Amino acid sequence: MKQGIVLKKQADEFVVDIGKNQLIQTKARKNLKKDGVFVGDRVFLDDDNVICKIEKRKNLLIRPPLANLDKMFIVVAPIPKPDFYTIDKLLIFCKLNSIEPILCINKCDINKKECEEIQKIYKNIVKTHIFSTLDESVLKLKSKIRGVCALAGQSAVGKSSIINALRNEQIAKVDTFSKKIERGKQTTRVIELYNFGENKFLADTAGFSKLDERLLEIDEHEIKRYYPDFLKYAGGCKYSSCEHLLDKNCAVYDAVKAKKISSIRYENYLKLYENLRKIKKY
Ligand SMILES: Nc1nc2c(ncn2[C@@H]2O[C@H](COP(=O)(O)OP(=O)(O)O)[C@@H](O)[C@H]2O)c(=O)[nH]1
Ligand SMILES: [Mg+2]
Ligand SMILES: [Zn+2]
Repeated sequence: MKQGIVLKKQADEFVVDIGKNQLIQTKARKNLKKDGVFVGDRVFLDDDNVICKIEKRKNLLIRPPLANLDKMFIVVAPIPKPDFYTIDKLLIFCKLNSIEPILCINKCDINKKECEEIQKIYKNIVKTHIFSTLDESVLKLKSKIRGVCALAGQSAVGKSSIINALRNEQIAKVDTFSKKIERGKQTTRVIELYNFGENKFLADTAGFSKLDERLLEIDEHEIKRYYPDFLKYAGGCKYSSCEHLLDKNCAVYDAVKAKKISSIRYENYLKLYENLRKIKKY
């Protein structure tokens, strides 16, 4: 029996990578159709080269549909203006789903200083890389690809450009910036994994551009645990159950006021707390 990984899905057809640059276009046995076969699934092929079995998944994301995600490259840039709220939600999402996040700060050719300011916010929170897809600085990302990886982030930050630069060919369609702003449309529709060597896959996605709070599936009371920058000060709060909500007995809030914790991170924490609380009420 052959083993492989699903790179692409189109209707009921799949492209399976069975290693050594061999791709097989095939279908799945009827009994598998109920639960579905997803891009990223590690599968077995029977003697007719039909998918007959799926290995147990590490995780399964529904939007975009992707199985076994190991690493998420969260892409930001000086332009378009970073959506820090979404970045923070993605970081929590990664923790909850055993995905390793990497913050990729693109377009440093436009404004290096702004890139460094973004990097400063996330120092000690997540690994970050500053680069531009216009020069070879983007190539350092190649060595970070391991297992199933996906690019995430707002539209127009340069996700498709990264894939193209790394593969050195035009495979993922790049939209012109102005056109995208006008119509606000997503160019990347079907999810596909690109092979970058043995057990190295990278997907260009669009679905994570605004992560719905519902996908976090946690309580507002629990999110404080996912802020390593808060944890350092939380021991100083008067109450161990402190939720760090603008309280005068809160060491985290004090640290924000003393500029030891990023106010952007803190404000978005309050926003996420409130949004999660509202979801529960309805
Ligand atoms: N100046 C500059 N522009 C870039 C860079 N990377 C991508 N772009 C441009 O940003 C726009 C959006 O890129 P695209 O890859 O389609 O973004 P996506 O929506 O995240 O896939 C395009 O006009 C790219 O040419 C970069 O490093 N520097
Ligand atoms: Mg794209
Ligand atoms: Zn507190």
